[in-house]
Amino acid sequence: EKKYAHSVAIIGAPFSKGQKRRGVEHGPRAVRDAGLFERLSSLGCQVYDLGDLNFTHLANDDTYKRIPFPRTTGLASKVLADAVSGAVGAGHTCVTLGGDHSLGIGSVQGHSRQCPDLCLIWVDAHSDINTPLTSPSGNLHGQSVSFLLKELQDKVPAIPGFSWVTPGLSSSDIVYIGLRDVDPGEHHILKTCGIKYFSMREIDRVGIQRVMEMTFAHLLERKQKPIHLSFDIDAFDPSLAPATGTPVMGGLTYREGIYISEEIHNTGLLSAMDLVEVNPTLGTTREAVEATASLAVDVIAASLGARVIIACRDLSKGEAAA
Ligand code: 6HN
Ligand code: MN
Ligand code: MN
Ligand code: MN
Repeated sequence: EKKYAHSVAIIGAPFSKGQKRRGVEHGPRAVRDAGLFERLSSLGCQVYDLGDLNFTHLANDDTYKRIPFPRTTGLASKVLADAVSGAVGAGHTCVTLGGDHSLGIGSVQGHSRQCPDLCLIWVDAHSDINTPLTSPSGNLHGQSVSFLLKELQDKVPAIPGFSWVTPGLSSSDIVYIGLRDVDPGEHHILKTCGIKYFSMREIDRVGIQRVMEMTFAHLLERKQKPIHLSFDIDAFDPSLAPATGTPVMGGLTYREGIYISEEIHNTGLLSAMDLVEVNPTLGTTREAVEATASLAVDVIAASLGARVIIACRDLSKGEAAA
């Protein structure tokens, strides 16, 4: 019989070379320090913290076509892919703590080795779908999705470090939520591939509840599929998640972000998730860093079944008359 609500594996991925700023490699420690293990245990999850992965920082990893650290980043994602595949294969719901969002390549690849029919929900201010040719920054954390989509492969040149990647996702298997900073080349890709996305403007217009209904209608109507949730903490408004590398005004409220996770949990189909881009060196105060890390814990806990309980005063007992 089932003793625990979920069996959860936590994988720390202290990696920052998918972009040029250091500090995001301390994300896993900050999120653990904010009480992740205890929160998930108190939910009734059986939690296995597998510790941090060891990433090799390759010497002579020269910039390739304006991309910094391509071989080091490709190798890190490969190491993560093996770990995620192992954890999902062992029957765990896998939680990857980033690190920067280039890790999404490895996490989704490893997950799809076990679940080839998975679908992807990418919660982010950014669409991270630049190709190495459209990227204005060169940074791989803004290109992850382009490496994963079958339809884009003739547009993604061979990059050293990434020859092991076998893109298996179709454009119809991904939905974005929270977008508000999309580069022109990315917008062109979203439109030409017909990718479903809900920007902050759509959330303003129809509300997060309708957005989640439409997300699941799009991804799951024809077939129930395992869900991969890739959650970039910068999807939240910078007032809630200040300690991150590429904050953008006008983001998700606390309840909107948590509601996304609650609804994904309610499907019963969450199979693996990433929580990325928490950079504890970027908060201006200790409180700012702790707020960001504790928000990350709330997102992960909600994805695994945590509920906000409203304690109501019992109005029948006297004080109502006052
Ligand atoms: N992230 N679109 C910008 C770029 O450099 O391609 C920003 C990417 C941000 C990536 O937040 O994971
Ligand atoms: Mn991202
Ligand atoms: Mn982002
Ligand atoms: Mn559950």
